[in-house]
Amino acid sequence: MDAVNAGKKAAAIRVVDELVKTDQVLGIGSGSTIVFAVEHIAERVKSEGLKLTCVPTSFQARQLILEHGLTLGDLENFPKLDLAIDGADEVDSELNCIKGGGGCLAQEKVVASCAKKFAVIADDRKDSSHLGQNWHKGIPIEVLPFAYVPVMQKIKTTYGGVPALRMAQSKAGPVVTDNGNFLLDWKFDAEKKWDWNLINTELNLIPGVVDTGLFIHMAFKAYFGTSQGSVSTR
Ligand code: ABF
Repeated sequence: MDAVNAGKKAAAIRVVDELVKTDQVLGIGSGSTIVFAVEHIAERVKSEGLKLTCVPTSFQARQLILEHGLTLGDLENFPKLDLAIDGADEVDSELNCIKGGGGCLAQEKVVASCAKKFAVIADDRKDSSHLGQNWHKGIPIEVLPFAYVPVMQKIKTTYGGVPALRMAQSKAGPVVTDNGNFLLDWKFDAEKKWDWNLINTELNLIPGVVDTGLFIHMAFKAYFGTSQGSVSTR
């Protein structure tokens, strides 16, 4: 296993050991770090007989839950969750996060908002003092497909920087989210001091924006794993 994955795995194991308990309803995030968490949840279900219901935040998360034989739930039956666990692209000193680099954000935010506690797991490259310090791909913003051009123009005019439509790796077309929408990545001036709470609110008020990858004041704890397998929390 390479150094980055060792860090992801260490953070994932620690959060599961520390926060997952029997009879919980859990939100399961998306991305590569959460895979290690689901593997460890499945091990503990098997070895300790934990009774858990897992609510997915994406098609990927749903598949992960099913592949590991965990009990699948949804927000219709479980609108209140005990805990949501998810990865992030960057976490600042106040636990504000940029998410959505992997293509999921809207369902992740809804599920996290329904949980009593939202915990973030990541390798220590994601640990930053301010947003934009280590993550240079910008803030993902999910938009209705027909509105992506006016939304990009409004963002550029109001905040500057460079908003771009995220294209599939094949360049054959735009990335389409689980919700059938497009994604913009807004590269902002990381030297500037931003009021992310305000920016997030304003971005969400632009007609055509579905949600942003800014998770402000949502996480209660972050776990950062190192390549040596140690984990720091805050
Ligand atoms: C998803 O996965 C996204 O919100 C975030 O962009 C990403 C983190 O991915 P990884 O765990 O692969 O670093 O949760």
